[in-house]
Amino acid sequence: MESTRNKLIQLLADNSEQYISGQLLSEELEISRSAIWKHMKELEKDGYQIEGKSNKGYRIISYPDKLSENTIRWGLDTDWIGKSIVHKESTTSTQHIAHDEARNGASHGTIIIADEQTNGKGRMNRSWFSSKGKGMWLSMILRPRISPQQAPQLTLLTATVLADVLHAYCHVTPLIKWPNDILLNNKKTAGILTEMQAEQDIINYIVIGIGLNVNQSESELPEEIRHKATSLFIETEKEHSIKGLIQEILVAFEKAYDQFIKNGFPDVKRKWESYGFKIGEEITIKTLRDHFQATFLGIEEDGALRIKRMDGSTEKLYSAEIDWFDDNENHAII
Ligand code: BT5
Repeated sequence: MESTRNKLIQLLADNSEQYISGQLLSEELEISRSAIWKHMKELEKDGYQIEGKSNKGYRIISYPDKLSENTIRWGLDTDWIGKSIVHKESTTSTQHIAHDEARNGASHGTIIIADEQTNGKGRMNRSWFSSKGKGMWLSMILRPRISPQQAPQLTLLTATVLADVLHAYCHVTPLIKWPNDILLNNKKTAGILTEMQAEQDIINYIVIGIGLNVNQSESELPEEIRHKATSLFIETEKEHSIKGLIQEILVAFEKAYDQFIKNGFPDVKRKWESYGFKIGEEITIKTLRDHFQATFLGIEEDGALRIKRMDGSTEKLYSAEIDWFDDNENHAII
């Protein structure tokens, strides 16, 4: 049943410029014309707008905003990303599914998307709140031919893509808090989790997970993160289409990724630094041995933090705790 319905949507989508006759649909799907008519009524109940004309047939006019493989694919103008989409209404974590799919050979550019995650993952075993229908909970499977050492560059690239899309599409002013949090008004609206399966010099696959808070009101954010988290709805006082955001992000990601593969990291680094939170400002850094003030200069090719000590010497940092907000609370462990 489900696959007949998907085929029907696909046929309508492929012919959206013209009408497709009931006769042709019934031949293609090998079901009766009255069964076609019943399917159309079901689609309309789900929010698809379908025009039926007695002598011409059917034509799809618009898709519902709710997420499904079909609605995401409809109007997605990409060459390789999102050609294969797995959508779940509810799942533990899209990262789990992505790893399973990747191990089973899923292609470069496969997308996993969920309306809700019951066990969303942050970095280092932290959790990510992913309430139903309120945000974009997405994982992408990539099979880049770059060295495993370059993988952090893809996380930084993803952050710049998110910042670009939020700026252009939602008219907000995002900043990227090193390495990968997207802030609006100093509060986190998106996070990125990159996981990799690699051998010594070869990446088998990378899964990039993006969590983006879209339509939560303040009271819909869990109390424990309310003081440091936000959503596009809170910042713009407008609801945004999650489907639309997914499509914008996929299109922008594909473009940025292709450019990165062609031209390397310098453009990404420049863009990242143009969004970098506290670049050029003083931050408090704690390492295992040390506790000091330094100026945040930018990022290195390998994703490390570049800082200038008070004595003028510059340094690369991989492992430290940073007091970004000078409140001793919002520490990012590198
Ligand atoms: C991240 O980790 O920011 C990476 C988040 C990645 C989530 C996506 S959703 C799709 C895919 N599937 C998954 O299971 N995960 C990925 P990290 O930098 O460790 O930040 C985690 C911290 O952010 C938590 O400890 C909370 O303090 C805070 N946090 C949790 N949920 C949040 C939310 N919805 N909005 C803002 N902050 C949140």
